[in-house]
Amino acid sequence: MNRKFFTCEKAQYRWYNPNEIIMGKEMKDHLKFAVSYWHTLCSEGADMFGRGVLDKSFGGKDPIDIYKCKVDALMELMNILSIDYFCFHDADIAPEGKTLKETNYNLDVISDYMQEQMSKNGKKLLWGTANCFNHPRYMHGAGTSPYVDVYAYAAAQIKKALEVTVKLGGNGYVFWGGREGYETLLNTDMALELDNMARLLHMAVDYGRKIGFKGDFYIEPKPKEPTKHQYDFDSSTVAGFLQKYDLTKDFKLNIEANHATLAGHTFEHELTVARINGLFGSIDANTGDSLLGWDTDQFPTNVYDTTMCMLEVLRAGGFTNGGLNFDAKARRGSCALDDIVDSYVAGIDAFALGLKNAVKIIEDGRIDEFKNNRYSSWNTSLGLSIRNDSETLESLAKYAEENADVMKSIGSGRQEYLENTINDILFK
Ligand code: XUL
Ligand code: CO
Repeated sequence: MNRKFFTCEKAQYRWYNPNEIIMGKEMKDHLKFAVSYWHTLCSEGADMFGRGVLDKSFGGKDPIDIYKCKVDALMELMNILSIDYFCFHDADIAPEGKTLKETNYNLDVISDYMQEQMSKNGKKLLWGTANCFNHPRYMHGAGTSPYVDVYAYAAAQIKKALEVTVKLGGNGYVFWGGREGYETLLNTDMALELDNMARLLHMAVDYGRKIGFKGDFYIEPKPKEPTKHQYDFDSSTVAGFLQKYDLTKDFKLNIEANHATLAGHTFEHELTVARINGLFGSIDANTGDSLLGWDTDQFPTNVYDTTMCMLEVLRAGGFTNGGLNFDAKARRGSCALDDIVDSYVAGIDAFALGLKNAVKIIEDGRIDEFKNNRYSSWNTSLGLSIRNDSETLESLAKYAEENADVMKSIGSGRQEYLENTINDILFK
């Protein structure tokens, strides 16, 4: 291989073995890892208190050349890591022009080059999206802007991002509502903003299907940051929104671990809510820091978290159009390009081990058995009759009067036994 940017030639994994068969499927198809373009090829480590620490121009000489070099670096990295997919925002992959037309022209030039490199290297696009949150025009929102011209500009950007996604064979298109929220209700018409957002999503579906997009649209929930209150707060909120506006046929959820934490939920809670609403789609794999209250986007290495996540993914029947996108970046102090390789190896191995652990938990059977027994009264004649909608408040009141000792039917939740059982399975 022609190495230019990274020292490592081939990533060495302890747990990830792409072609190993697990439950009848190759590991790479269970996990469908993806590189995030923005963190990996664009972010230079700047934060609120300091500038970038790592040059990401990859030796490029002018704006177009720099973005072509980013494509080269992406291909090299994906080959080193043996992973097939990547995800991007429009703004990550091409320089912004002075006008919308010029920006779109730049997107055409770079996506031509990308298409060529993807087919040469056998790489695929997991999903695309439009960055409708960085530019000052979106300071009050994009699809929820009070200003109709801003809304139209966002529509134009989404149209183009969809075209590029389709051109590159993407299986998904994400909406993360970066500025779709509010700071104060004193200046916000919430009802109009939400109706308008739904209208924009319907337009995106109509146009996407018209130009041949067969994949899934996703909403990525997040409760706060950058706005104080983001409309796509969590999985439950988004499920209600999609149901209200008749969007569940085309939309699923892209669940991000760190966003779950910010909403006060566990990662597996968000995944379960998605699954039971028929909305499980894709995952942004990362983690927060238990001592910090913001979106740190760290590479995930906590194996308990990846185990619980993969257990949910298996329960949901696995990925179809979705996958595991590492929406994660190396810490600012990890300032060498080679740290990117180490970071991905850490995240990929943590998920590969999580998958193996999840399979062990299912095969062991004790957790599922406990849960089934806990709900066994729902399979008695009374339980089934309630589930068949054949009971009334009157009939249940009569039953309760005749069965005085309710306490007799209650068992222990045995949480500590179950937690210890997980350890027993994992560390055999
Ligand atoms: C921001 C975030 C985004 C989305 C795509 O917190 O997660 O990068 O994944 O716009
Ligand atoms: Co994300």
